[in-house]
Amino acid sequence: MKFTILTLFPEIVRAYFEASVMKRAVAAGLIEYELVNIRDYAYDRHRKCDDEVFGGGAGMLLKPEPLDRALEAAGAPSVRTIFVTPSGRLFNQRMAQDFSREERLNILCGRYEGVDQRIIDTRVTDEVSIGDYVLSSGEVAAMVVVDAIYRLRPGVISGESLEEESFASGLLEYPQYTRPAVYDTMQVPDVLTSGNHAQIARWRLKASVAKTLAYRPELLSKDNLPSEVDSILREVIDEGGWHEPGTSDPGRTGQK
Ligand code: 6GU
Repeated sequence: MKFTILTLFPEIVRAYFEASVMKRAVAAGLIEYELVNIRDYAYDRHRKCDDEVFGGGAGMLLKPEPLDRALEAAGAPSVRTIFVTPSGRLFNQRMAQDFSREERLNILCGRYEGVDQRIIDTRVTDEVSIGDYVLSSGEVAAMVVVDAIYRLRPGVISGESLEEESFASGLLEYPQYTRPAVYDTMQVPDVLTSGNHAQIARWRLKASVAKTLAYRPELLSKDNLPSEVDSILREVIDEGGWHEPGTSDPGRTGQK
């Protein structure tokens, strides 16, 4: 799979592709990437890429001409082209799975107030927001989107890790522990060191349900959950719910 990132600040993006799991995926030939500096497609003397908004208002927009040429060279819109913007469709795991089936993806990073609408109309196929908050630029959002997508490609990380993580099951992930079994008087729950795999699975599912009820109750109304969830949910509520971080008291279920 090849990512083409179109940005005015390729140096922000480069470090991400050259470290850790992504670096290994690139070295293994699973992922390719190209960083396109939009400014290289601005042909006037000052290589100007932004301009004022027609109709007035604060901030600057990315001008159409450099963007149009850069996106044409990247194969847009025949190549699927994501524009990361706070006014896009809210990104989620299902969208990441859908994008991960493409062999090529372009990602356009906005700066300033956004981009000229004519570019969105003719070159962009998907407008994506990563959440209900405002970032100063699209590069960080683009890396969030790339990360969620590339790790789903075969061979990047193990299938087992993918299946167990949050959202794969529709619930938040259960708490996990490693050695030592007692740390500073705090003990790992006995069941996890018991070797009883059925009991461990049941403990984990219950902990997932309790945590989901506390932090993301809306996820519990989905119809894709394991069938035991209903009865476990009743148990969880009877027992007082999730323990908030930073306390040893049983927390309240619902909002903090
Ligand atoms: Cl995709 N871009 C920016 N600049 N801010 C955001 C965002 C994207 N998603 C949420 N906030």
